[in-house]
Amino acid sequence: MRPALKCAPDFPLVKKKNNSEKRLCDLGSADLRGRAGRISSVSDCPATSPPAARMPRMLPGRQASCQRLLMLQMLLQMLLAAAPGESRPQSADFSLASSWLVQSQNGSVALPGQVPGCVHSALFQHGLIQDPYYRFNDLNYSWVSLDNWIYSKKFRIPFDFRKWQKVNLIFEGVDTVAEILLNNITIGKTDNMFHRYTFDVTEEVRDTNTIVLRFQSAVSYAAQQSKAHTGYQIPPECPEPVQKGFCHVNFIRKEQCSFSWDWGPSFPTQGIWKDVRIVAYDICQVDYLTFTPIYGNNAREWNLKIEAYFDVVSSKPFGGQVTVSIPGLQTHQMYNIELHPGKSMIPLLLNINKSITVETWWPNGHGNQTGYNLTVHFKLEGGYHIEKLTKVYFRTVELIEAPIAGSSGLSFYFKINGLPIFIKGSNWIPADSFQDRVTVDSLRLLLQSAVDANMNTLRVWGGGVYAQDEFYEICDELGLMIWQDFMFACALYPTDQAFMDSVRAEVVHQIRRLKSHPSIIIWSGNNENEAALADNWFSVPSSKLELYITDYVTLYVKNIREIVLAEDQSRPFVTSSPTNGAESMAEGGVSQKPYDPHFGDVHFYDYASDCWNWKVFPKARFVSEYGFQSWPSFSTLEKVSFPEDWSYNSSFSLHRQHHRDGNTEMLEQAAIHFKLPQNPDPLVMFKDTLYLTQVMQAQCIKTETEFYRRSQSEIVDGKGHTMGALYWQLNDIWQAPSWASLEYGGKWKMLHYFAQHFFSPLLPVGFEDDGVFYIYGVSDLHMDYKMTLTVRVHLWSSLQPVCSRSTEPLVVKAGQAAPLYKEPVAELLQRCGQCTRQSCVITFALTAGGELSSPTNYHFLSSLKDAVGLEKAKITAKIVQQENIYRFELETTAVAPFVWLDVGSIPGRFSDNGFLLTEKKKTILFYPWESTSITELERSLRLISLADIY
Ligand code: BMA
Repeated sequence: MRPALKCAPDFPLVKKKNNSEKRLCDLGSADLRGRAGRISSVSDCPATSPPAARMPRMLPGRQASCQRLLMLQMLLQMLLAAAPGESRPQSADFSLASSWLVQSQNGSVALPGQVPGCVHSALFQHGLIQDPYYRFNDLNYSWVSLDNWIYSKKFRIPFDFRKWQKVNLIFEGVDTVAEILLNNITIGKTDNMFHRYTFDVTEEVRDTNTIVLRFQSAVSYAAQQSKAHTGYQIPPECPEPVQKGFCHVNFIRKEQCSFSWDWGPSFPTQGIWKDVRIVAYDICQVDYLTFTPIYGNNAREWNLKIEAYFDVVSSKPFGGQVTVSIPGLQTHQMYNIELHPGKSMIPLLLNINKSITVETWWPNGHGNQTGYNLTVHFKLEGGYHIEKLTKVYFRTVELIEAPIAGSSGLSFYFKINGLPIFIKGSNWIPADSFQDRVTVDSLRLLLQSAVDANMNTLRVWGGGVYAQDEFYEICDELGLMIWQDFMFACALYPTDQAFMDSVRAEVVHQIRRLKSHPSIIIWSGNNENEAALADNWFSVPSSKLELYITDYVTLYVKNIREIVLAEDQSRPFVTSSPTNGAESMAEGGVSQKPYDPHFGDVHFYDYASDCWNWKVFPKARFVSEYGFQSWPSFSTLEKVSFPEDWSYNSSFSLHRQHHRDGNTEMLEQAAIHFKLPQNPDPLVMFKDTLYLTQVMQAQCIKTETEFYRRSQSEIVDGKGHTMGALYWQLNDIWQAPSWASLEYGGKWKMLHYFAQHFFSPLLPVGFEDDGVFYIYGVSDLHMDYKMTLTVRVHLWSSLQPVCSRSTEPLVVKAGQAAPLYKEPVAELLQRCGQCTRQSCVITFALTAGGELSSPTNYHFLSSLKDAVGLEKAKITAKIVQQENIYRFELETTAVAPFVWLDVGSIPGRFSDNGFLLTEKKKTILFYPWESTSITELERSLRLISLADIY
């Protein structure tokens, strides 16, 4: 066996603070820096002072919680000094999150690499590779994923580990297949990036240690596993060629889209992607602590179920007391407990003081996200103390699957705190191929953008990763509900013993890690695998179908579902998305028709039909995916390309498109209603085409979403009662054409600005049926409002409306969608004297006295390629600074559709964009995400509207 680590002269030199140099393999404990993890116990706080220097990377909230914890610790130590022998620290730990040595298998490449991190990031940070996202680098760097890398580190333990009964080495996340050696002894193996691995290293640990992780390429491991599965194949073997990816990803418990997807590159990373810690303890340690609110309808009281999962190392049972307090609810309770050797779970039920009103947690748009600080204090025999601090939230969630009058099948909608809520939002994919680049700040930016577009829900899609703790913490805080898939997507999966054991461990871990978050409202077994079977996507011979169905049922029904039911009774579970829910279960787990609009959720994609025609959309109970592609903006593409690439048919443009015929499809859909760009300047032509794809996408998804929202309260031809619309997809993994509304880096596409309107809590929706123009009032509000509906008609050629009509006050009903207005188009055109379908456009809005009003919506009476009177508007912008915000005062010479303000790479977003401008003047705000200036904004501003591209 090769020596695990020797300090040979070719090891990289690392500069230390005092400017002395050390070889990387020689770094000792003084070089080990703790990393800010989740602050739930005193031991999570680094132990040197002063605080500012101690926690340079912590957020203010975290610093505060650490300071509170450290004060508590000091208090505890003072008590200890006062009564020696009565209280003892029960554990000690330190993190190995710092610089490691990363080497290729044959040692030809060796460099320092951060943990958490991956090989690609290390190589990039040290200049050994270019930006992996640049041009065709995903192909150029496939060698990185094909090598077998070695991570190693020499470290000292900064406390006397011999004083503790047990020493564990805990990996929060290893990516993915590795053999782990401590001091030359193999202590374990990993093969699942979603599992937390804990190794007992009490026997192997020394004062000075060498840890080595020998990785196997995920690509070769997956191929090997597939080959070893000799009985029958598990399709799909490989992704479509257009995705330029690797094969057999379904054989490895790793981010499924890391082998490529129809919107993403293939970067099967290797590395340690989460924290690594040495944890030493006496008698016991808390592995998980979970909190589940339970509302007793009869007694009308809240209880909090607390589950403490212990690893008990004491050889004898021992007792203790637990005190739980929620000061904000004047609730304190003490319990006597007894712990037994081995793994055990202590359940506690905390009755919330009935004389205090509990403020519930509400989704965005429906109320506050109140949470309460809670402390749990374990006082154990022998004077040991464990204290945990957290925030708890109170809310209930129900998935209602019940008969509906006038419609066969079952409803499928969510009630939060007893209130039916229309689910509106999008689907979340991994924010980067390299998870170490996903920072808390970048998460916050994306999630805040979801909230700013009036979303209340995101679906964490099953082809990515279970998101990091901070993701769910931010969702709790912002009121974003989460539909949480388990990580299986668009494939069939093996069910041999080793695979199933690994999945079971993963599922238990993830549920215990995540179940205390109020944001998560449902668990779902997988993405589209029931549909893949029912519709035989992979053309498996019918003689084998039963075999695959049995595998499916084993994995999702008999295992994952069973585990969820045992671990978390507080939220619903569906086996797949899409699924028929209860009906799929009644049919044995796999329904004949998982896309049945009378049951469960559906996914719907149709790129060829005219997306302005709402009749093509399914009037389903819940639509958890639907979408159209578009290109990101030029400023985003520019960062990863060069001039040769800047045309729609360049090899770069083809390379970045991973969805077969996607580029053509976008233009064909756009051509249904728009003239395609014609500018003779190739660069302008390219930019105009990018713009038009965004116009097409925004308008398509607007029409589709408005159809789903207006279908919430009606049954037509036995279909309807639609209670959810989650479009595909929120964010991007890299700079490429995709279904996303947010570009890589967070810039808003036109669709995201449209979402702000089509998800508005109060929305008038216009559409035509059989020559009659209708307006529905859609409301997510909790009260009925008397409102006036104003309908205006504009000539494309004039900034003065040709006619305007306001209704008598109408009642817009709380939580409903109902018709408010109806007029045959022929009559409307006649009423507005000079109009034809081609020369006029309708706008409409709801207003009530005071502040309440809806966005102004519009309805096109013809394709815009046939519009008569549309002029090339000259739009000027005067930019004025107003504290941290910039006002763009616009003035136009003509009516202009799809007005687009673009300030290139200046990070930030506008208050509105892509709008129909019918007034001479309009003010738009720009909210910068980093400091900028008027000069910078003026220099970067590009302002166009539809007629400019002709
Ligand atoms: C659905 C998703 C993804 C995919 C998207 C667009 O199938 O679940 O797998 O990226 O459609 O094709």
